[in-house]
Amino acid sequence: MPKEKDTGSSYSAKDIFILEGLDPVRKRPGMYIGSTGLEGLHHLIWEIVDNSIDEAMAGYAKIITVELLDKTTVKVTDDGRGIPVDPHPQTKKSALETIMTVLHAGGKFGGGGYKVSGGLHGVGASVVNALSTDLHVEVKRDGGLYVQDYKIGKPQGQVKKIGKAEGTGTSTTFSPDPSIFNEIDFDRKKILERMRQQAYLTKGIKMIFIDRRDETPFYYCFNFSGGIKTFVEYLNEGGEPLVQSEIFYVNRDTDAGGIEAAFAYTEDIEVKEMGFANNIYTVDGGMHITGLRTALTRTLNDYSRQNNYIKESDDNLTGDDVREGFVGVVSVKLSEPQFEGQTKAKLGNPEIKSAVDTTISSAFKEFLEKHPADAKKIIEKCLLAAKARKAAKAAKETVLRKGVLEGLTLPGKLADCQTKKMEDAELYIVEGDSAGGSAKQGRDRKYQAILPLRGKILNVEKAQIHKMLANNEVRSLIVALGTAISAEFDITKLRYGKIIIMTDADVDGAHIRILLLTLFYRHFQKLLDNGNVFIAEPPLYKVQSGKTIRYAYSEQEKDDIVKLMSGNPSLQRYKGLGEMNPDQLWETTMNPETRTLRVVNVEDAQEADKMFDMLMGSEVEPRKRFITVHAQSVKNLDI
Ligand code: 0RA
Repeated sequence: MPKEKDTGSSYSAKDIFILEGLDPVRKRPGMYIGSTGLEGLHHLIWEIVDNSIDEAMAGYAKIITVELLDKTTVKVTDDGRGIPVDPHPQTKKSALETIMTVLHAGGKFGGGGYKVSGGLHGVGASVVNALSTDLHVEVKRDGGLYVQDYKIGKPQGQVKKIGKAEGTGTSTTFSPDPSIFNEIDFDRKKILERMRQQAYLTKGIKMIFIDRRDETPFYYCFNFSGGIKTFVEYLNEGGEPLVQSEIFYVNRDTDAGGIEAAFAYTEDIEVKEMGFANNIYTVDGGMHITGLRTALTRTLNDYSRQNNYIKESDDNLTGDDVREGFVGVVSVKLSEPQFEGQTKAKLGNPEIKSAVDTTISSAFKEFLEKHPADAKKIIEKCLLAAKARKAAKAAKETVLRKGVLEGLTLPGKLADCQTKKMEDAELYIVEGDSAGGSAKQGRDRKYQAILPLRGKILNVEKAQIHKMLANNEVRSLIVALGTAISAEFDITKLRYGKIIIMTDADVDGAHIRILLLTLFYRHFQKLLDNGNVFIAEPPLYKVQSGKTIRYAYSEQEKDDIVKLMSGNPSLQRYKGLGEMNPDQLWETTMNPETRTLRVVNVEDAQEADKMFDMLMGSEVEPRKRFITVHAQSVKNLDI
């Protein structure tokens, strides 16, 4: 439990540990307060205020006042228990003097003191003392008023009881040493901002600021009963309205520490997300922020699926989708915070990650179920973000496509035809180099162009066009067609009236044909509608008797021819296009007088597209089945 209150009896002067004297602080002030510039100067105020905040977090102090008495003097007052003034067993000096003069002395060190504090940030009042020309401390405790004065960290006498006092509390008045700091110029805005933050983070606390540097004093009071819920409202002040009617809030003690979070979604797309560990703003995030993000993504996805906002086949919302318009604060309290990174502004405690995740997940789930109308609005907003993300990605891909194809000249392996008349021109897409060679020699170069496709163009993802375009073979084909693709598609630029797919009658050939049909179906449907795409049908057999040669395009035809030819004709089964010599290829497959072309319609291509899923998809069973079935019809299996 992080917010344990220590009882008066268990905590006494003996709990204060003594580490070292104050000389090192004046030698290397940067080590203790970061810098000797304005940041460091203000750090002195935070040191003192943080101690009072600790007293407030422990449940005692209710009001903390920061006063700029003049241009060089600050006074910080709280109404906590008052720093103990009884003698310390080790130093025989008062606890108050020990805290003020010994480095790293404070209730935060050792066993019995505070369970929660700012850690490094709480290097202590002694550092402030060491870096101040004058420091005056007053303690109201046990009905008495005790005081002590210091100059550059050195006591100017004992702790003295100078009178009676009502109530309890501590006040510290100090003047930073001008020989240490580059300039002494307190920044009202900076102080107010920090005090405001602290006021949100410590529920029920009142933070008062008084600037007496001008003739008329300036007062400001922060008192937020709503705690970090009010912080969320403030973060969104002047911004877009909230999407939901109520701000989400949770506050729980866990084994890893205290967890408090508040957030809401706004119409904005900007993300405002702040993490605090022991009231210290963690600019660089850390484990608590990671836990929050995980919880958001998971909870919204789970709820969306359970309530049918996302269908089974739809993608999950991404982390970015569920963060758009998010305004929120997560504040954790740990007994041993680990601050990491260059600026010590990132929370490193791993155990807090799952604690934050679990806490927010369960509370947010409850919130969504309790406020279905808010849930609906939040999820609709996330879905819109997802849609926008996808559209942006598609637009990016279009640009990519354009870029990929731009300036590309016709592929080197394309053997183009002579005619520039699209209606007359034919493009043969041929599988493999040897078939490509035969086709180049056998063709009529006046109007027939040959594009050989080499190697495996099989592992192509149909959905991801940029991956598809990364494939050289596919790119060559698109450039050869001349129409470009997708948003850039222009049918008037088509270079060939007939696009003819000519592949072997084996499994590899089938794969390539399916891929090409899928490509046309997905990205060149216009060509299918126009009837520009064909499949060449090469013969399966050559039947020869003497000088008579006939070609058979099916088993049935072969049997018929064999019967017709008297005597004993010789039979040759073509394993691939490459086995035919150029003349045979011309005669059987390319000569418009004798060839058989099958026009591909949209339905054929659609079928191929489905087949593609089966062949390339993750499901193994249907692929096995396909290959087994086709292995029977295609005896020449070379996979
Ligand atoms: C140690 C013990 C006790 C109080 C404090 C420290 C204390 C420190 C500061 C610094 C600024 N304001 C403070 N208020 C309290 C309490 C010991 C007890 O009463 O049992």
